[in-house]
Amino acid sequence: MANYVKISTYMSYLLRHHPETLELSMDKYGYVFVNELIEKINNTEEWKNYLTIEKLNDIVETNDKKRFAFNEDHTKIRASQGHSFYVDTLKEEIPPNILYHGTAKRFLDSILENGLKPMSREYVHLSKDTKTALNVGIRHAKTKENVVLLEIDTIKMLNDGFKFYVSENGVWGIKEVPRKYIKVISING
Ligand code: HQG
Repeated sequence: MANYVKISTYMSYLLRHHPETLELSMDKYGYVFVNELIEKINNTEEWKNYLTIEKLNDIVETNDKKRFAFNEDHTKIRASQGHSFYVDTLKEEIPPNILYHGTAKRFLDSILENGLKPMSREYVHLSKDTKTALNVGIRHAKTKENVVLLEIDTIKMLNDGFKFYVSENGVWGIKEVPRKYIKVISING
């Protein structure tokens, strides 16, 4: 299988954070035209004539987290989640009873003081299992030993009127998690 990590990272950068760098026109759901994306990426120095529709299909299909998705007729493509600006991608839904958040131990004091905040993204990201949360946390912590897992009491939050959202690829999002709904658990918890 071809290694698409680098092109996927670039596509995430464009579709989640900076579509303006290639002057991509994006609709309110975060979609850009497939033809336009291919053409503009192919006009960059680094990816000159690299991308084809076949490769793009392959990138979308083989991506480990299903980060990208086409619209129904495959004329448009978007990032499923992770944006740093508002786009209408997530659906409001009832979450499982518990969701998890993996983060670095060094953030814990601040999180327990201020709650979980979306920081540079639109939503705080939550995972449905501890394994996924651990992988998310390791991105900030380098090693497993430096990761801390947080358990989020979604039932209590729902009762208190908080809204949960889910992306096409199963990532949960919420605007914030105040500290009273957060329980610190161990890595193996
Ligand atoms: C932390 C990846 C101090 C928060 C993953 C996190 C995910 C606070 C960091 C997606 C805080 C933000 C998102 C507070 C939150 N004080 N630190 N009050 N509140 N934080 O990368 O959840 O591979 O923006 O704990 O799989 O780590 O890109 O969020 O550590 O789904 O597709 O601030 O990114 O997906 O970091 O990861 P991020 P995240 P992709």
